[in-house]
Amino acid sequence: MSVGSLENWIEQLKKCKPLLEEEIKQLCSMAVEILVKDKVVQKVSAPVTICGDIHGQFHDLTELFNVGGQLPDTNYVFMGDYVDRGYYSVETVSLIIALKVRFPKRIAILRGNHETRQISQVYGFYDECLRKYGSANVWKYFTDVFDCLPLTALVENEIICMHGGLSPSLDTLDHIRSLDRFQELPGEGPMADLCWSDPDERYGWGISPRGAGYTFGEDISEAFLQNNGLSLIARAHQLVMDGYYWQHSGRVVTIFSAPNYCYRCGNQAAIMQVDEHRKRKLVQFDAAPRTEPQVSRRTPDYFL
Ligand SMILES: [Mn+2]
Repeated sequence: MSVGSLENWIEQLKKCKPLLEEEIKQLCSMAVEILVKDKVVQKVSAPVTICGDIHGQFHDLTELFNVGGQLPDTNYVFMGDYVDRGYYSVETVSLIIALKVRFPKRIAILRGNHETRQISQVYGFYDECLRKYGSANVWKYFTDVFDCLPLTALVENEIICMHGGLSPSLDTLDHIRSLDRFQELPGEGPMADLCWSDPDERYGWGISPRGAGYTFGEDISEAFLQNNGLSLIARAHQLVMDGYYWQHSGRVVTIFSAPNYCYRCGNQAAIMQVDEHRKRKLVQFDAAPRTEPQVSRRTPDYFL
């Protein structure tokens, strides 16, 4: 596989044209080889731009790159949830994986709670793979890649990034490092918590209304950051109307990068730029103009 053909694939994907099944197979096997070398706590240097949920909204991902800068000029951390909900999960996750394979040092891609067989089978990605390829093969290739995604990124030993949040079983970064992540995301336990938990205004740990992960209060965030010499938890996983939302006295920021989520929520999206001096800047953006009919098929059940 030459860099030239990989670049051709990226050019094609940028036009929202899916690759062939055989090409996806090849791309995914290259991605696995690269991702197994990433760490559970993947170290990242500034400058870097941190992004939240994308959920198959391909044209808005293009807008994100227009606003935030193209790879490899801009470094990125994506905090998961590439698939499900939107109409272009295949093109979205193909492009993100292809960029990871092409520029492995320039982009970190974390696992979200949707990068699992169990969830992506129900919320759109599986059906989209069937519709676009006529079989579940590409879904299988992609979900094998999902098993290798790192769970957290650590920016300049200051900012810990994960899709969901903290876990009562994980007090230190070394606890996180000790996880064996190469498996389907379990329904409970520390791996699940990192991908499912949410910050809460109540103190302590709480039962999550999602049925997986926990809620955690400001006291929990403060203790985790202090114990590990960190200053910020950056996470995604929740729709926030401005695209970002500060909680826990500035210790936790939620970043959501799918504008007008599900093509109907009316929210802005945001990304967080961390410059070479570690200065943080939140940049908002709106949904890309609809240049083509995006609701041509019947409304899938999961929008109802
Ligand atoms: Mn999520």
